[in-house]
Amino acid sequence: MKISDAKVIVSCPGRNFVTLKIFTDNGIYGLGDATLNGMEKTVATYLESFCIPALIGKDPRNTEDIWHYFYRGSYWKRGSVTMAAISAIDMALWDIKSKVLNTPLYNLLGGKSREKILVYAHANGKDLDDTLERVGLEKDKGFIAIRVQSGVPGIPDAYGVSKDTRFYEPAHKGLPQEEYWETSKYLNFAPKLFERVRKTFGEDIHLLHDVHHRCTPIEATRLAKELEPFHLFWLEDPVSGELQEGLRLIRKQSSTPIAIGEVFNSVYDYTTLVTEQLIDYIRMPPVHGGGITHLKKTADFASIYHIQTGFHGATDLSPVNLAATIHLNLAINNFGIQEYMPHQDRVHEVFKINYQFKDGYLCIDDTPGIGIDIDEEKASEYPYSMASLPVNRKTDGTMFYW
Ligand code: CS2
Ligand code: MG
Repeated sequence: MKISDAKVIVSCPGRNFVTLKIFTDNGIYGLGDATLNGMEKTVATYLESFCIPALIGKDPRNTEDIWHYFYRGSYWKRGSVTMAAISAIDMALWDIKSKVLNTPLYNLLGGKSREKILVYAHANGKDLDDTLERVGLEKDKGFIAIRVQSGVPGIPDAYGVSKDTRFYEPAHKGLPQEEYWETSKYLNFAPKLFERVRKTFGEDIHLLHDVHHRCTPIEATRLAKELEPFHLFWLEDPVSGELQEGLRLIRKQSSTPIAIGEVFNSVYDYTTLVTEQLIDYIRMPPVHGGGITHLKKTADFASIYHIQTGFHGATDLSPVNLAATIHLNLAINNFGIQEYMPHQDRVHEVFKINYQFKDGYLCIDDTPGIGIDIDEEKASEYPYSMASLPVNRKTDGTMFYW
């Protein structure tokens, strides 16, 4: 069996998605997600200019060797762009392999450890009252875990909180929008927000919160300690992912669980965090973390240290990634929770999905492979449209961290 061809499909049904389609000489094809928010064309170019020509003629069932050909075999390793391309290749090859064996992907990853996976929704409000209303709306839809983000009094833009639409999209058309941020105002507000959410909705709902790397270690420690009474499921990205040692300070002083790693792309980003048990959940998704091959190894590595998974699943990752993530989540023992926001309806005109949300959980059917298909004609009706994630400045103008 040989890879006969491959192509990259870039489509924008509301937002840009990059999909790799790998064809084989026996007529079976596989799909992989290569979407990297704001850098879609860059990944597509790497795939088209190097990866696809290098793939042709290889046996698609050799997922391990092909992964190492593109990773270990390359002089220039890691990086978000390269790893998104490798991830898409790997996902598509696992799709092919499980289609060849006529079985859903989870069966090749250890079979089912559970029948359904716990997911968390997003409640993003302009201010405290709006946020409370949105938590209520998500709860009414059946979610039992909700991530709570709110506009902060005195800060003009809160990341990911839209002023005019109800769907979630942190990227804006064109070049990056400049947003302004004041950590002291946020630190004063966040505990008040969670106090109100707990008072209104009680203890029976899991609450999550994302700091988006905006704190220094000492600020994050204050936040983690002050949020303790509200028993968060997790506090995400409290400090920059680059500053791993910073997690030691938070860990020593607070019992608030920590999730980190949506911007990571290799197990080597995790070695300090995992071996020192500085975090509780890993966030790197298949689309950015080397596909199924590498993420399974990373999850198994975390499992040895009693660390669970909570993979990134924002709507800027395509349904192909979400479905692949569900298969992995079903199979591994140390599954924790999965991020889930439904895509806009237009996305489902392009991608035909096989997963379903019910009563706080996601299930997937038994279609062989990953189970997602793409309507290429529909995809071509939504051409690429440039969009970028914002940049942040402190209110005095200083360029600020992500
Ligand atoms: C967020 C995302 O889902 C999350 O936890 O941090 O909104 C993330 O910022 C975007 O997916 C970036 O593209
Ligand atoms: Mg996040």
